[in-house]
Amino acid sequence: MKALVTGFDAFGGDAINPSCVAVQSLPARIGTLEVVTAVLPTSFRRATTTLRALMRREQPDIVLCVGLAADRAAISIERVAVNLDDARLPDNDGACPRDKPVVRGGPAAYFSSLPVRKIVTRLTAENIPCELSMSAGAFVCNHVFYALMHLAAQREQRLHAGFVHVPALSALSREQMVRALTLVLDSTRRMK
Ligand code: PCA
Repeated sequence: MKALVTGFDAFGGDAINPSCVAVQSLPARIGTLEVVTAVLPTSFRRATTTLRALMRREQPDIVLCVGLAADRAAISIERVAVNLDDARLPDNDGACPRDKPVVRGGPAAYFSSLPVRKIVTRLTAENIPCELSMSAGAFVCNHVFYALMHLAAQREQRLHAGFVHVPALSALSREQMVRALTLVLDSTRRMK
């Protein structure tokens, strides 16, 4: 089994993006699961084309996208992606879509196909601050999450796919983030 795990590059004037730091520190294997990592550009246009190309190349069984939510203090296990782009700041290409669908004519929302409740229980048991989240926002992260679930819905084989937001490194250490993502992947691989 293979997992594709992505982080995002820095945006909004920051020098680094903790999602990228955490993803790139993941082990290459978790049990029998092979872990392939990549960085997506924080760009509405390029992030989804990059993700699609990675999925075509890697043919993963699990896709976990990870982004930064700097205003949160815990790991957010995202439950739902909405069909809305409504940027609060320009992306890395200067694009700032408002009130636009991610996919014209697409369903209003998709649910994560990760075992979200089980994940929160497991992280909590290890004292990692985490919560189920009802919104991944309406910026590039939600855009990628929605595009990912839209792709998954069109595939014939089952794909476990979802999104996790990490907080700033001042709220949670890199080691804790890596442990959290490892537990997310381990819980998901055990679903199979
Ligand atoms: N966080 C942003 C986009 C990239 C990232 O890491 C978001 O929450 O939409």
